[in-house]
Amino acid sequence: MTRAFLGLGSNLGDRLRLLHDAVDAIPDVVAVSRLYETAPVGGPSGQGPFLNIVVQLDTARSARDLLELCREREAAAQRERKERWGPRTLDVDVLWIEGVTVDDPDLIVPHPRMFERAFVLLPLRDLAPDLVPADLVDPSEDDVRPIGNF
Ligand code: GSY
Repeated sequence: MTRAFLGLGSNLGDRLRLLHDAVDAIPDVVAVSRLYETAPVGGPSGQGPFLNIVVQLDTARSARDLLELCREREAAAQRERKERWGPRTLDVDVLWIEGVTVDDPDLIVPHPRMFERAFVLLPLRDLAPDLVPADLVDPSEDDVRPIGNF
């Protein structure tokens, strides 16, 4: 069994329900971060804030199986890929898998932008402080804000 982390975000529709439905359907989840409300990074201006969480898995699944699982959850949430970085009902990303690196056209592990994104690093730090740089500068409360337990 291997420790792995997925990042989930939603800024369209019933955000909390969408995250709960996704977490309920993801196998091998052993822990969930606090719930964060976060300012959108990238994409068109005027889109609403995200809810973000990170989940920890204890899993025997491959990176590719996890990617497939992420895509299935996005499809189940009726995610439409209209606009790059645009608002979305659900985004699920493979972030990090213990001892695994992948560099394929459609899948890079660890996630190439995870260490630049406070909306990933703060929830990840709840579960795995060992993976988050100790000198991480916490963003302003307006950008990434814990709003409670998931
Ligand atoms: O990469 C995940 C989707 N996404 C997010 C997100 O989950 N949270 C925030 N705050 N901004 C984002 N921009 C994109 S794209």
